[in-house]
Amino acid sequence: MSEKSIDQATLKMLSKAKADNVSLAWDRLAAQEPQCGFGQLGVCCRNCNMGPCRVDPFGDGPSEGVCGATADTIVARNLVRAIAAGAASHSDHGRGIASTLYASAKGHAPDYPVKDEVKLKALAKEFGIAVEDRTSQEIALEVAETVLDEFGTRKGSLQFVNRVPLKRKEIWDKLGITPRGIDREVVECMHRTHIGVDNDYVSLILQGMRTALSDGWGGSIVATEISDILFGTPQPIKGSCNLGVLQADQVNIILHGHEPTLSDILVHAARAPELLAAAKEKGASGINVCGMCCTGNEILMRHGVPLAGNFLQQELAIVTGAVEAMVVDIQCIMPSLPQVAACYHTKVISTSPKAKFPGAEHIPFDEHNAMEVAEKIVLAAVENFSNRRPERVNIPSDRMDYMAGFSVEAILSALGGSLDPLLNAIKSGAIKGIVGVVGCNNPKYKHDQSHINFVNELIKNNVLVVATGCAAIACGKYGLLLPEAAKNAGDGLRAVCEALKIPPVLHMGSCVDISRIMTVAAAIANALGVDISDLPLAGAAPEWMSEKAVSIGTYVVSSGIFTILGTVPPVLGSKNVAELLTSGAEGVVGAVFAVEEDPVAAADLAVKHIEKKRLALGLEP
Ligand code: MSK
Repeated sequence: MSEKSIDQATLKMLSKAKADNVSLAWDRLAAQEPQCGFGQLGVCCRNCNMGPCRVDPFGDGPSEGVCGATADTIVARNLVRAIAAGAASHSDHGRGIASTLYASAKGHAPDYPVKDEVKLKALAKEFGIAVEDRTSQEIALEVAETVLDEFGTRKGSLQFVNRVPLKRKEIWDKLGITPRGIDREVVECMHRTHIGVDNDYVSLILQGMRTALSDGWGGSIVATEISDILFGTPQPIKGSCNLGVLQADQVNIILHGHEPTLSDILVHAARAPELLAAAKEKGASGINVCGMCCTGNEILMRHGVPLAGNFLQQELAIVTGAVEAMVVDIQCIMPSLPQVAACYHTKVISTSPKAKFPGAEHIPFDEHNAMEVAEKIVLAAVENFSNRRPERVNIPSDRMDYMAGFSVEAILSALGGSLDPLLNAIKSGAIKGIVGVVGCNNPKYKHDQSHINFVNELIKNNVLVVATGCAAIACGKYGLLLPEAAKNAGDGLRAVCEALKIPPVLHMGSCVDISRIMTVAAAIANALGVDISDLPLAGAAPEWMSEKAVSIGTYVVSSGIFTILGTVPPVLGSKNVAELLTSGAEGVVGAVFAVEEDPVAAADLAVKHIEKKRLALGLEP
């Protein structure tokens, strides 16, 4: 069991699941083994019905599919389709939030008033929208319309690319990868990867980069910025995390998925006196709303809501036997949840028309009467409390406090209003560089181990870590999001953290909030008058598994940031594609991918890269 996770709460629930005869992701992985070698190498193609085809990477079998596609073409097409799926997911999330702002401004979504007018006006000005003598509703309407137009814009390029330094824009323009319209890039990926269209691996990967950039400098930023406008820009906030946040004597509701639209309202709904009274009538002492994955990150960043865990803990939360409702929206929700829930009393409630789950109850969320739907869901959870079977309940005691909420605005405020203290700390070497650690868990690797070992090595080497997604949750569970964690950092980073009273790992939000990291990177480059690729920065996804992570990694590299993957992507069937991504891209976009499964060796790669960049900037390595 201990080989599956480093997290005690997880290990305890793995034992309980075994005793309860419940099958989990790890069991299903074992049932899949050995996994398909062709799939692992990326050399199988199902893009037309002459196939499926597979190319033998060792040269003993066929070297081409029926249409003549080589390993290079097949691997590149598969990679580009993964990027398109990931970019589409982030961007459609962004569109959903922008549509809510539109409905709010039209007066059709009364539960969603604008919460951050300063940010609304700042965004309006960025888009050239007049703010003087206009009500916030008028500004919000034009902002929403303009942002929604970015999905199908014909004006040539996306507005947010103007945040990057001119040098970066020139590189993108020269390569023809400046993103044009968010939807357009995804559609073009699907077109180019259809049989008989784009068969050149370089050309395909350039389109993959353009599509990923339409996510990182398009859909994801839309999601972050408009969420801040509607739900408030995060500020440092404290809370606790891991499965120990579940309460034995309360109605436990877990909000899982990605969008803050329903979850933010549901946090408020659960505080309604009549629902609390209903919970007490059922014998519960209260209603405990907790988060999971990135919906969890959204409500943690804004409300300090307890966070039950990261990706591989979603089934385990149900295994505690203490969850009355797991409410899900979109992305990273295992289809197995209703099956696991059937062994306990938990209701799995799906809410998005885009994501239905056989075996779950579907309560459609509607932004036009959001509070009513949220109250209905809370009531369903409350009513389920009496179905709890006490003999099946076992909540692990493991929980840890965290400090989160580091939006760009919060970081600036911690720095006293300007980036200068951070720039000075980097110049002096107190902080050697910054690494963004993001991404998922993956049962093929020991849960949380790579995240934690990688991050610990970095902070020891005076590297400031910024984290999002399930990586940030992993950091939270091991105390790395507390200012006290600075005691394990190198002298320089420790002194900076102590002076600013911040942790050495800054939780910057959900997966779409990697856009916050990119915005900081662009701002630092602009302040120093250099390109992003000149900065002592790196990105890493130590335990990634999702297609969204493929898009993220690609837009981070395409923006000029060296990125280390801790799990092997399915590209090794093409030597040419693998070489382009891990070395050729350096001469094109000024950054490459590296793949390193050992987190300590991965940290060494990041530190060496940072030292190289520092030297090139004339700074002490
Ligand atoms: S939730 S994409 S498992 S980070 Fe954003 Fe976690 Fe990865 Fe989903």
